[in-house]
Amino acid sequence: MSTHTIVAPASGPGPAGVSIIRLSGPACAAVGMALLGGLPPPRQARLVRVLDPDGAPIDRALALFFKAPHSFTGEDVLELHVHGGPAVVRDTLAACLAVEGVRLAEPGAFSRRAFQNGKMDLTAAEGLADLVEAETAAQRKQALRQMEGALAGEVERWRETIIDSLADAEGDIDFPDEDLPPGLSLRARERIAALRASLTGFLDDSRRAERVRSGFQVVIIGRPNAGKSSLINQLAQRDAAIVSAKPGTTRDIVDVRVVLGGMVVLVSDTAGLRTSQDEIEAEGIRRARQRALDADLRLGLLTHEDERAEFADLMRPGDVWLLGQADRIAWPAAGSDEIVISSVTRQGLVQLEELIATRAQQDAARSEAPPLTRLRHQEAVREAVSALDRALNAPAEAAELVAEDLRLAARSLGRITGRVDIEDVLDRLFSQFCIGK
Ligand SMILES: Nc1nc2c(ncn2[C@@H]2O[C@H](COP(=O)(O)OP(=O)(O)OP(=O)(O)O)[C@@H](O)[C@H]2O)c(=O)[nH]1
Ligand SMILES: [Mg+2]
Repeated sequence: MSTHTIVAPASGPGPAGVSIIRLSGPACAAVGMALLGGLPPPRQARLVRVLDPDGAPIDRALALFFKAPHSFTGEDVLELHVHGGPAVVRDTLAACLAVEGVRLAEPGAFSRRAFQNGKMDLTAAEGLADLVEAETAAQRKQALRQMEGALAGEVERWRETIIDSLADAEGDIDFPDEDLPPGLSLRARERIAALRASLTGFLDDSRRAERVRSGFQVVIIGRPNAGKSSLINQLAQRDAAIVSAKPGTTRDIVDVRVVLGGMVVLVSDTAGLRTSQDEIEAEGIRRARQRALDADLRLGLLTHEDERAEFADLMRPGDVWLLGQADRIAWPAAGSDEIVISSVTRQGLVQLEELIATRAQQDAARSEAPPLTRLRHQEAVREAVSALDRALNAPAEAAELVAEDLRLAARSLGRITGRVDIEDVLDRLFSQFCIGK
């Protein structure tokens, strides 16, 4: 437990009906005494007067006390629900800070204490951080699931599988004369191979999870002057990119964030694709191609049928051709992967927005498994997969190497939730093999 007590506003800045000032740590009782004349009984809201160090009233407020360990942080927690004016909040904070042992909290300090006191694991803390930042329903759902332990539960199951198999391998090292199977038993090998396959599946899915957090990436590609910048301005409903009749206007990538159908979508305008002698334009084109490769959906904007072949190499199944400038070009009826649009009359733009929204939603929904939302998780899983590979490929008699690699794999996964302990391997070993009988 921490020795000092932290305090911070728990609600957003600015005037509001109510602002919550939260304290965590052993000095809650002293703060209660100094500011309120005593703590309210745990978990019962009380109407109180908040007093400054001179005993003058600051505000009338609601006080809520949570006694350790039954609180968010696992420590004594006191919440003061004061009126949300800047002066009230400032003076209440100052009164708290005047009590000995109370300090202003660093960012994330409450969650950090909750983690340190075993109130939540790292994935739950990350889920909480994402939940606080969530802008769309999809982000909120993903964050809530992670906060409630979906990922932690999955990671625990993976670790258990490894630890079970490790018990196999370790039994062989420590007690070679015992009647234990040599190296990894066939059953353990099968389990590890299945786990490895499932972990790689999770890695493949993880880009999708990142997309929910950071946005579904859509890129507009086409020849110079096709109308790409005009289109992105329509989608953004503002002048995000410069439009001009001069071909080769756009060089840098222009990113615009829009929310479509409850999904965050990142739309990028790019330099028109052509062969260019201009060094800067050529670099813009190189970036445009790279972005097209990285994106989740490509919109190929055409002003003539013949252009299709020029960047067909960048398009993938599921991508969409836009038959542009329909106010002045007579297009034949659109096929299933085509939309006829005009940035002047807005023809086809609602249909395009709906299509992007549907794609983004489908993409997010495809994965039912709890996703590896952060690079940190993905790296840990990748390390675990390499360690499992080594264990699976080790010669059968190299039980020690196998055990070491399995241990490394379990450790890597343990880093995801922040629990890395080897004690439970021993527990498992002894319980399964009845050693010392
Ligand atoms: N009639 C008509 N003109 C359009 C449309 N979209 C764009 N234009 C015109 O086409 C010209 C080029 O438009 P931009 O949006 O700058 O084209 P771009 O594809 O971004 O061009 P680069 O940045 O050079 O690659 C401008 O004069 C626009 O006004 C459209 O839907 N209809
Ligand atoms: Mg442009």
